[in-house]
Amino acid sequence: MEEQTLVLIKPDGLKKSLTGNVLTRLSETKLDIVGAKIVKVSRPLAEEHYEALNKEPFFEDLIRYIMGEYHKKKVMALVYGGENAISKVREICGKTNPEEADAVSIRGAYGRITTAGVYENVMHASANPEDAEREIKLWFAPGEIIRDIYPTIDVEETVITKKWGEG
Ligand code: IDP
Ligand code: MG
Repeated sequence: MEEQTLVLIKPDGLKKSLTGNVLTRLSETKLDIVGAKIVKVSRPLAEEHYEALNKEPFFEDLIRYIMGEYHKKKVMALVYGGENAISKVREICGKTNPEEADAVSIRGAYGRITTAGVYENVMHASANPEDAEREIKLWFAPGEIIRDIYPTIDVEETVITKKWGEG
């Protein structure tokens, strides 16, 4: 089945210069990168992304972690598309708990649990088609993805857009 999935290289991955390693591992899937950008994660974006976990005791630490308060304040966001994209990426990503993740998975190889109990597991990968759609729509605007993956609408609005200036 043709699918799309959201990948985030989390702040610990960027801090540890693991971007190249993660992208190389993901290229084993032969999936297509259809969107990519660096994002400074706001609290509302973090809280909406992890909305399903907002009753968990580790929620506040998780929000701070994804906002980069323990590492660098940036995340690399990518959309991968192709046959069974969700399970292919989850497989290479490995289990949520880096101590339980297969040693050759990305999380198993590079993740850790901090003494404060935060799972620093290097990357996010959508878990199922519903999560993938919700997450891709949250992190990307239609024009930032080079394939028409979900229906769009045209909305006329007046906006102030930042352009490169002089000097
Ligand atoms: P997933 O990232 O493998 O889909 P989720 O259960 O959706 O796992 O959790 C989202 C993120 O929350 C995890 O990647 C991890 O960073 C963090 N997390 C999940 N469970 C725990 C926990 O028990 N302790 C600390 N952090 C956790
Ligand atoms: Mg999840």
